[in-house]
Amino acid sequence: MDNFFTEGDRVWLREEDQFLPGSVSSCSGGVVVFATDYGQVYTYKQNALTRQKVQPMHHSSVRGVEDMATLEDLHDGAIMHNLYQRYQQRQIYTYIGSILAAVNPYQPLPGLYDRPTIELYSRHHLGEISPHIFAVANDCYRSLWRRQQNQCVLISGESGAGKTESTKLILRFLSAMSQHSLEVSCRDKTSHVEEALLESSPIMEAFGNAKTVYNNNSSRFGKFVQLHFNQKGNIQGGRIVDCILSNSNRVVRQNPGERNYHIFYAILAGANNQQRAEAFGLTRPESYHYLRQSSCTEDKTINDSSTFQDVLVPSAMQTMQFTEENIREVLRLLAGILHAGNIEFMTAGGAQVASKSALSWTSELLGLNSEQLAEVLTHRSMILRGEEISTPLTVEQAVDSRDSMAMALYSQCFNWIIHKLNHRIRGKEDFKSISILDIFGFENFEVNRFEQFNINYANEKLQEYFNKHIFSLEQLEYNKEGLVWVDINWMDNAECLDLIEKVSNKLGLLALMNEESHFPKATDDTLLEKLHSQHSKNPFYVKPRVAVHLFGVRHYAGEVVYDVRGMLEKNRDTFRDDILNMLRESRSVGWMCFQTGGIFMRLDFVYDLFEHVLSRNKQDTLKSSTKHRRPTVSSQFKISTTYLQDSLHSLMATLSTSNPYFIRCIKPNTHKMPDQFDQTVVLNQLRYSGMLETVKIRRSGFPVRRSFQDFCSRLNLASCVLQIQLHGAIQSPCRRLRVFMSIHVVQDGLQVFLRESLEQRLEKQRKQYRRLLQCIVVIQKNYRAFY
Ligand code: AOV
Ligand code: MG
Repeated sequence: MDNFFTEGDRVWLREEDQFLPGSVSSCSGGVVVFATDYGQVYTYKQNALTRQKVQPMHHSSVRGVEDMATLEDLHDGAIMHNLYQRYQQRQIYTYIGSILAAVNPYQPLPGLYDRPTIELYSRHHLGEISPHIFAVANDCYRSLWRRQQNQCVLISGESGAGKTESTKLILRFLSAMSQHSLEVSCRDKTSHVEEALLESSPIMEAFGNAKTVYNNNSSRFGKFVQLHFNQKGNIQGGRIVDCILSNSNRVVRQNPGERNYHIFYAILAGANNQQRAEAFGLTRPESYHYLRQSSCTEDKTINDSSTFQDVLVPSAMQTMQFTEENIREVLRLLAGILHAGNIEFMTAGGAQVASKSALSWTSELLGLNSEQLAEVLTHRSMILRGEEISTPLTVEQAVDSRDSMAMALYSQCFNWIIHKLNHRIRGKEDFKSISILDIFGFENFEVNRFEQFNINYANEKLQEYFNKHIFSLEQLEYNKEGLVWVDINWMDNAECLDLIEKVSNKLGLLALMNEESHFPKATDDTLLEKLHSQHSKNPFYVKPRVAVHLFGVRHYAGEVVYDVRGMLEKNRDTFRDDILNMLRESRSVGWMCFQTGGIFMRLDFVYDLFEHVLSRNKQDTLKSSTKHRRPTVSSQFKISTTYLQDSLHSLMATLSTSNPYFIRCIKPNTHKMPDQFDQTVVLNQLRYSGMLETVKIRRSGFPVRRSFQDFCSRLNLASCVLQIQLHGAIQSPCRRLRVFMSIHVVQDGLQVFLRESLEQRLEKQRKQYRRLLQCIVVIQKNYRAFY
């Protein structure tokens, strides 16, 4: 019998739908034993069937590659194995052309991001030295001039995959580049913008991040940071746009094992006694209803007092031009929210406030009249035919009004902070920009609510953008230009998005939610009924058999079952007018200034937050060419699906005018642990994010486009010899052609289609030789050759 295998051979074993990397550990007597790298052992008879099940491993997979577009084994197993091999050597970054795959190491890697590394990557083209996020940032920076276009970096990955850390690394690199390009004499003057940009991250994280099951520092808001550069390469200013808290509900309620926003714990851990106890009447986290419901007030990986030091001591905030008074105002507001959560109610012919101390602390800290506050929390007043009518509320309704006030206060405070940051980093916008998008990652908890629905919808949009850019527009262009091309199948999420977004005879999920929100009599049950009746036949919709409050969506990243309870209320973008009016009137009491713990404070902060809402928020959103519905005052405090949909649409419109870079963050395990690579967890992410298809298209596609003129002048080409590709076969006159044969010129539009690897090589050679003497360009059949 033939011996197919010899001991030590590296092979792929095909088991079910997976390719497992392994080695032949023994082979005798017609029996072969394979040991996979992941620890399994398989014994096969050496026959033709085995030959089908076992394939030799190409040496690109054996030794591992830095750019997966050069892998010869094209299956998920090879991609995963490549990432795994590199991860074991602490090489967390791998390219697929210019797309970066980043595996979260869950531990600091010494030297990986230090100053010399920044310097090193700033001197090399992408692909010249080992893959790194700095190389992508560097390429993006150089592209401002090379392409004369705005650039954007889109970072995706599920919750905890490393998007926010990646964002900060890119900011760090770009800030260093900016300072580098300054003449020494101006460094001190302008370096403040870069410093302020870097300082803005801990502030935003303190107010917008929280510990969740998936991530101890989970972003509960999406941010799009724009950096404006001048022609010389310095950052002149920046803007944080469309910064949306996914839902301020977390302020009043958290799931078991999760926490409220970091900032609350930071105050309790970091403020000095005088501030904490005397001025704000605060004690320990366990004393506050808004912090203790989840039975989780601390985590050993989170240092609350250092968050306080990073964010709320005057020196840190000073960089951002927050005055000491601003800081005190914010502290007082947050303390006011904590006390508000402790206001309890009892029934006495309607709800009555049962905790006088909490009420008086709240009103004192927020500058409200305590009787008015008690009244508005326990009664609802409306103007009906010119007359004010007051209706007593039940205890449950009173709790709701207390919570909605707390949420409105918090989200306004968050908006105010973003506004302040923007004011600080504002600068000229006269050349080009680099934008970085860092949203909340895909989530699937045991119970998923309105917040998860919004988060997953935003991720679905981002994946759509990736698909469009990497696959659909790309292949359309090849077909249009007549390149010889075999289409690559990719997983389209358009149908799932249709289910969510569509507005036609069958309204999508968002439209149905919005429609129901406008019927005062509608309830979560009527909403669920409508969702089921309209969509139960849609393959992307799931109608669970038993559960009465649930509906599911088959997202690109997996099926998620949502609990409909509370959705309508959360989506109704109304905030009670009487509560709003009371908050707006807070100034009348506050004008007088009062003394707390020896510190004089102004009390019109709350008034300020609610009075100047509209003018402020308008500046911090993206300009949209589409009908951007102007938000009503009350809709400012709640994130309705309409608002989210509008923001996402304007975001996508902005992105479409920039040249994108993609970073795909991957989570190696679900335990937030270093040195653990769980294949099932990784494989799932590789599959739903379309990694294999990305490798395929970057391997054989021509993602770089240049006008022919630009191409020749940049490379300073003396001549171009064109080869005509006939019937798909390239007639190669010389060896050099092999180097250059991945260029396609389409004469009509005089466009050059290039492989990324070739562009990198040409850019490098451009520096080496002042003039490339000859470049052989392959054009397709049907196009006239020209010289
Ligand atoms: P995310 O932004 O993708 O999740 P993060 O960027 O917050 O994820 O990363 C989660 C945690 O992983 C961080 O707090 C770090 O402990 C660790 N981590 C990530 N990247 C690195 C790195 N390059 N080096 C070392 N540790 C890292 V979410 O915001 O939940 O979607 O919503
Ligand atoms: Mg994040």
